[in-house]
Amino acid sequence: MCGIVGAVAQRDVKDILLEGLRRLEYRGYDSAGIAVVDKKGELNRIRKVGNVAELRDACQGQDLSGATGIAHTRWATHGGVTEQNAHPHVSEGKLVIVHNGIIENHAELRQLLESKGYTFTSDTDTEVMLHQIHEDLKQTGDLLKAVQTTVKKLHGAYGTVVYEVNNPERLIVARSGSPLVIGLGIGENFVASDQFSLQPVTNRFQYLEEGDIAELTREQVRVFDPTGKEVERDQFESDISHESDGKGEYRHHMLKEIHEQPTAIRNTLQDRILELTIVDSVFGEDASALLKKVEHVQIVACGTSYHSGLVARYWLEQYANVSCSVEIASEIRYRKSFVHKNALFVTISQSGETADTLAALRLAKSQGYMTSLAICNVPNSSLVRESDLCFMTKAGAEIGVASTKAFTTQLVGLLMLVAALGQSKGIAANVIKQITNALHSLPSKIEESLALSDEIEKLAEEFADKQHSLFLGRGEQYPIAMEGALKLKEISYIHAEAYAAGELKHGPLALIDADMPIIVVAPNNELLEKLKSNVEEVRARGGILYVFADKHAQFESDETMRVIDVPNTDDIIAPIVYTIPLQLLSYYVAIIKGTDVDQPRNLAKSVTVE
Ligand code: F1P
Repeated sequence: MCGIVGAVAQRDVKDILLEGLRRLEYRGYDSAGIAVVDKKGELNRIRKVGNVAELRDACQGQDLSGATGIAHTRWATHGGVTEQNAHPHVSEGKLVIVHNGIIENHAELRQLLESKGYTFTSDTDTEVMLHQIHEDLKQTGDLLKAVQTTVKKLHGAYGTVVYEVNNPERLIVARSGSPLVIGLGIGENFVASDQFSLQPVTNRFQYLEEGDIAELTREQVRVFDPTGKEVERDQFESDISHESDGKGEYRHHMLKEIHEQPTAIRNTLQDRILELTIVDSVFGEDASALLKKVEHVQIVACGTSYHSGLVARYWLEQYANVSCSVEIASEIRYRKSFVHKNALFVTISQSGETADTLAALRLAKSQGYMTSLAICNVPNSSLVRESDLCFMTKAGAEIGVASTKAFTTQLVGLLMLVAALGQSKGIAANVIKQITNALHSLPSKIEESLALSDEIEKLAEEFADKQHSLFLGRGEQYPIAMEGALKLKEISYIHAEAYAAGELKHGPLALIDADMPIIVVAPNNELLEKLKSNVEEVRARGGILYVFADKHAQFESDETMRVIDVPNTDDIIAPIVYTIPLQLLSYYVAIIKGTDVDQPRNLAKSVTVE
């Protein structure tokens, strides 16, 4: 979603801002803009509908020199995708702003501001916030005080950076519900939506907490809490190399990330499993004592991360003998839900900034859960900082909007949670051994699955003219079918639905015809015979099947059924292994359809608004 970069320096900041925006592209956006104040005090602003490269082209030959500036990628919420609605916005030539989030009471504030003579040039809630700050600046005479006054009048979420054209050596930054990180330099300071954006200029960072307002000058950063008291926020050094954002030999980030899975999983496992046990501290220092008391696990997440939670429910109940419920964050946060005794509240998120998941965690804290655990890929993200325990997935930066390596490493983390809970509850040592052995074998099994690439690339041609598709699975492969369907719709725009295979005759059988490919996930497990009956039900009605199966499952290819041999694995890790061919299928179908694989239309990587 929207991305922010800001800089106050002694050197020209245009290229830093444009590169920062480029590195935020993965979040998803529809327009971009930049505003810099030059040495003469003139404000130069350029905005463009389209991508950052188009903004960069538009900046060519323009005088955008200047040591203070802000830039933005916008993902439209209020107001269409137009240049007028793109950020930065300017109030009467004096104040400049960029903003992420949604101001819910924008309509009433807009009316008041219009009655005071402010003219609006866009349909955005951001411009409302800007004029309100301007109004409060007139009353208070100081931009920091003005922002402190304005935020008290706002309902909603914001990460924002604002500065005065006639005093450009000071950026005021405010955060509530939308992430912002400060990048600390020598004689220069920066702010951005995430640290990845600033990695070319600094590796020292400071996260703002909810409600913080900060003042950035070249020489210092001062942070104030919501009461206006000056506070210290922790600084840390990042060890992530800024080179890690390239596509290397791959055509898309998504394909690179699919192929990175064996390494990502090795990194996730490293030093965390011994031969027969899970290292106690992987979930945090106090984890083992807390896990011993857990009687129920409540998992909450969105999108792909939600699917990993659904798999974990099967695992937790089967292998750790712990009851588990899984819910979409945007649902649980708006209903009265039951809190089990000694319940562990688990959030799963690649970004750690998903607004609904974060809100659900904050709600859970007031509801009497015993403790909270975040399974997350981004260190220092809001979810990690606000949870009692955490498990970092160590997948490395994931740039493609459609999540791949983050998902499989989440599953690894969840399987380790199953083993850790099982261990603390004294379940049979051979089950723990089965899990740890299976995890050890996982990277090489994934490598074997990746070898199916060429076969799947050819198969994808058969999907090019299809409008709809159905994914079937049973047991813990049902959520994998759901994830396969989600991948296909996200990046190829083919309508895809997933069903538990046993549900077919309760409705979806009516859809079956030769134009509706049916993708079946069929490992050689105890549900195989049941699944085979479901496959026959489809065949009898003229459906064309694509069966991803263990070769021992004895499916035969013929004119109505294509069988793709997936490596034979231990049942426990089969959901992770079967994910790979489905990722490849959606990727190659998207290539044939010519869609924007890494940034599919209308989607955002980090969903920081609800
Ligand atoms: C959840 C999610 C992703 C999806 C897309 C939009 O994000 O649904 O699974 O791929 O990027 O957001 P997160 O909470 O896992 O960061």
